[in-house]
Amino acid sequence: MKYLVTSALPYANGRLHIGHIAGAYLPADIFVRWLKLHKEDVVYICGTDEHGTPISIAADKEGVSPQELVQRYHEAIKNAFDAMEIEFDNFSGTARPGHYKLSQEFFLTLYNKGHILPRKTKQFYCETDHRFLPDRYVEGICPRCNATGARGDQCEACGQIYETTTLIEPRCKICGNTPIIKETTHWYFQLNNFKTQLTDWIGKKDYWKENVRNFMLNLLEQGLVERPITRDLNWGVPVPLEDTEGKVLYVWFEAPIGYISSTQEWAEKIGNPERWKDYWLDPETRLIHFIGKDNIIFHALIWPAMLMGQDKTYCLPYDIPANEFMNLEGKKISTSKNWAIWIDEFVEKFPAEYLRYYLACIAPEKNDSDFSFSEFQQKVNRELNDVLGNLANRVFTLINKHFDGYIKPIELTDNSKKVLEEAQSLYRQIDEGYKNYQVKWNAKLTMDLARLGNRYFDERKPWAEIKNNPLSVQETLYVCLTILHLVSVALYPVMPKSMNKLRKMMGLEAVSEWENIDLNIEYKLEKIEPMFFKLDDSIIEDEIQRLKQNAKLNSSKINQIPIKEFISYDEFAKVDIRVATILSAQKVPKTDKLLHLKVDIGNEERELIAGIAEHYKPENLPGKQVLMLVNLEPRTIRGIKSQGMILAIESEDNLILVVPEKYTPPGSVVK
Ligand code: B3M
Ligand code: ZN
Repeated sequence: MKYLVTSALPYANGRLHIGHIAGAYLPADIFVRWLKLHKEDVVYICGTDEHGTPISIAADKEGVSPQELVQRYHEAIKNAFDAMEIEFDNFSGTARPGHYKLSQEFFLTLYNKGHILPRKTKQFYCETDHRFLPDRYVEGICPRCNATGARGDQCEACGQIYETTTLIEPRCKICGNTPIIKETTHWYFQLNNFKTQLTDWIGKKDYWKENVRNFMLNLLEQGLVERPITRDLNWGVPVPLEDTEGKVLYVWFEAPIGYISSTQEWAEKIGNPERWKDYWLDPETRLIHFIGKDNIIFHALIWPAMLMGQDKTYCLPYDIPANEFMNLEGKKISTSKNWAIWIDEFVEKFPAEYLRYYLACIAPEKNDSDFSFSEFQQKVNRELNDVLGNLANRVFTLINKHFDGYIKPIELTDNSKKVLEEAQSLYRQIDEGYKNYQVKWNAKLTMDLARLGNRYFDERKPWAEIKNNPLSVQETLYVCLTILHLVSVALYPVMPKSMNKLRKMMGLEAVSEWENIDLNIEYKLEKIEPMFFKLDDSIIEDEIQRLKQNAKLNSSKINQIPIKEFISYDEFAKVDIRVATILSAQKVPKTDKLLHLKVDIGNEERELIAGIAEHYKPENLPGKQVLMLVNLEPRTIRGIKSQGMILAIESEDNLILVVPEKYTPPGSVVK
């Protein structure tokens, strides 16, 4: 059986946090490690998702090109995965020529078969920013579930996708204005052409997780509508048709193709360019997509239809074990509010495998879960240290003290045999658990296995028996070593390095298979050291304070700025603020922050210097309307006479221009 395992391609627009790892990456890595212990033929594929509005908005915000942004975050994300021991066979990126070529082939195959049709369509257009507003460039109220913060392409609250113009109370995410609706042409994927095939295919997936299967059956019941799969954007895979300048493939159309292009890149890297076909073009391949629940619709509906419509016979997703979300200290993880635990910072302070273990214990497999620092400390101190570390330490200490580090097999009493049968039964349940992605349950069972060893050790009292009955102590220690041996395999998919450290101390080779441990192994201990260390309350308290501090800093920089002293109405009445239309904008030479603007304020044109170059590109400003203080004493800045000041909001590390809600004649007075 061949396995092709993928994890959702993380957007290359930010750092990795614990929610990412818990949802689509750790569960996949654990599953792949377990498959490899069973010597299965498995390839684990991923890469960064480098197009779409998440990227272009982040690039705009940072004032860099999308290429520079995705390169930087591809590296940062890959380093974070390496630190967390997430071991892909290949980690690619979608802004690569091979991906462009394959995505355009996918599109043209569907287009030539009539599965993609052009439509004159109405899209949101911002007159202030002179641009269409696809996906995350517009936000409003979800037409399906009324959640606020719904995006132009999908609602994060209910996971539904809809025609962008059905968004309620839409607002441009750049300037906040209400957009107009403008006609444009886009290409629509005729999903309904695949309704029968999709229904048959889903019908056979009775082993899928409930949340995924029900979501899909519900969608099929609602009826399949055509979906726009192109966008008015400059950054992305160009639409491979005539006269489609400024139009790219919708990121969710091309991103899943990234699973294939990354596999093709992997095949090239291993020196066997055709090898990718052994997996993707074999209908028997078990293609398993690990994702978060907000990605179900794309992976279980649109992507399979795209594959079904190809000339080549691609394997279809065998399973899509979508996970729920993970919260942090009782609140939703929010990158914008900095309410997150960033992987690159975490691994500076704590062993990555402590985090792997705790995230396994709270895996959001069926419900949203919650990361709490105090529970993290409990799991590390009370389980890793006090159960597993303690068992190893007690057993190894007695073996070194009374048996010179060497324990041979011995005839077992019935009671010992019973304990080992119970241990083997737990070990078999854990094996079965990994097969069904039950990482959370397995973490518990593995700790139960170690607890069984501790209970048996305590009942047998080897420290007391050693004087009169060394053989019984040898039996006790032998049974405990066997239990530790079982634990080293059972917990290996979650904590590979720690388990190999345990194995080394037991004189065993590194874990390489899901062993059937027989009872005639002789154990010769090597150098013994503590398996784990405990986390002090002070360290945990520091982390909780730091988390709150960062979030507070982020959200209340504003509140820390004292309100200025009161002024009289007469004083305020002297201020003259008008609407100004920007006529031209260019960078002030040798400066990073300054733009030289020419503006129209109705009865005259003015020139002024504005410190907004880090937040606005000069080419995007002409035509934009702003508010301007026009009776400010003129000042000469960098040799330019600056006659006024435009108003901008300082928010987080951003500057946002204050703009009239809709077009207003320049020179209009602000009251
Ligand atoms: N880039 C991740 C997300 O929605 C998205 C996954 C693509 S998998 C093809 O957060
Ligand atoms: Zn919704």
